[in-house]
Amino acid sequence: MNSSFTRRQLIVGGMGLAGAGLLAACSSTGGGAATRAPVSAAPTPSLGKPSVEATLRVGVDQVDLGGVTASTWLYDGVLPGKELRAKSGDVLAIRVENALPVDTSVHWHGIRLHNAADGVPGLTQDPIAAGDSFSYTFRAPDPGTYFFHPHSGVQIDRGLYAPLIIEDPAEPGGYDAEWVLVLDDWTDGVGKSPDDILAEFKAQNGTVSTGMNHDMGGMGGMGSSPLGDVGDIRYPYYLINGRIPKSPRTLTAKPGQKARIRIINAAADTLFRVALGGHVMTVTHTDGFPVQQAETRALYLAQGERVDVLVTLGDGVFPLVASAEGKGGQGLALVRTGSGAAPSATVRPAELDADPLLLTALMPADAARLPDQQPDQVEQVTLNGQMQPYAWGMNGTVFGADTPIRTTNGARVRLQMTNMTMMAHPMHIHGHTWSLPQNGGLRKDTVLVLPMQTVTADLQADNPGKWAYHCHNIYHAEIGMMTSLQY
Ligand SMILES: [Cu+2]
Repeated sequence: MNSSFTRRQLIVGGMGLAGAGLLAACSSTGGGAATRAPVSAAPTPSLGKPSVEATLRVGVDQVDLGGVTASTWLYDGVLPGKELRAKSGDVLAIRVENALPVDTSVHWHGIRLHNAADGVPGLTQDPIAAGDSFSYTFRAPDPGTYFFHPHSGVQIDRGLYAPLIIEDPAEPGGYDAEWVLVLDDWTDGVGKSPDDILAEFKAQNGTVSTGMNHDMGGMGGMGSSPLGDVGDIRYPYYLINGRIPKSPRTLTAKPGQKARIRIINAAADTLFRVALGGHVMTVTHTDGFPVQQAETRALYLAQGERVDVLVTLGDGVFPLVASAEGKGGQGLALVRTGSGAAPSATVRPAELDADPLLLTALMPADAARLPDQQPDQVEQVTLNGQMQPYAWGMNGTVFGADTPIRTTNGARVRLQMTNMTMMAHPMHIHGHTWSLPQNGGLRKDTVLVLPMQTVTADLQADNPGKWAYHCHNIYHAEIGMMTSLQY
């Protein structure tokens, strides 16, 4: 029943963290930043009348994962939370009612919004206390596939996430169906709670617990990944749109139709390898922004990343598989255009092993490029840490003890991220979308930095505020792998 930590060699590089002493500096746990000083939020610009208004109730609830019931925390009692949808340029006004027993917050992942609505307790707002409410009002300037989740403790590893789709009024369309798929790794209410896992990581001193994945029939052991280490936790289940593989969601269309599939990785600790059996996918967007279209039969999707693909559908029933990279186990959805028996929960389409695409290998569509500009400022950023003792940080320290990166409005800022660890880290910037010069200016807000790799990411400082910059493995971020960009 339990989640388990994976066995892993202790790797301590020269830039590794000292561990326990530094961890003590990291104050935010569980419900959030109770020990922090009150935040003076940035001013809210006048935005005019909202086009989209909604209330989001954050509560303790039960969810049916498809024959398995879990007690967990949900948005409006459903998993994933209800999709929010607007057009680019729209103003959204979302009232959040916190019915949890602890603080929460909502971060609108990938949206280039004004700072006061970014939803990071301790940085942009005070936490939303149990029983309180808070209203987020912001403009969503860029079309694309986004999502929202708490920025409080490890709450994203419960059921608190939902799609946020910003439509493009100039969208050429050219597809018959549009599907949104949210991938997740699941333990809450069926295995250890995320807070227990975090506590175990903090106390970890070399002991490793064991467990099993239900969908692998208890066969232990972790597969290896060509990407290196990509996750610390083996989960009881992996979900697509809130369902375990034995009871998958079915997406229906007609043979020969074109489907646009928006895929969001909302997992806390799992990088997925995604394929649709019997199909080639044409990648059209990543992290909201258009790319030079690329065909692939499989792709990697790290925590916090999004991808949009087009597929021309065959005739029959096909497995859409999100395989938990390096872990064993998978999420499953079915695409049905005709008759035929559904594949088994453990089906593994051959496409999964067909040279999966890293989204950081894409090139941008011309319209997505930032204007050419040399950097005004170059910042070296190191990613540090290891499993034992469990410690993750940036620039040799942890969030709370960190020195924010400072710049000025109007500057082009270059971040050179060097991963000094043996694990891949999906690094995420708030309030901006990076331009990756080594890929012709590919736009992304979440970039997977492989072990011992350096990735250069530029941004245009045109949205002043205090912006979180962190690993989107939520356990890494919560232990301290986070800093901020401030101007
Ligand atoms: Cu990380």
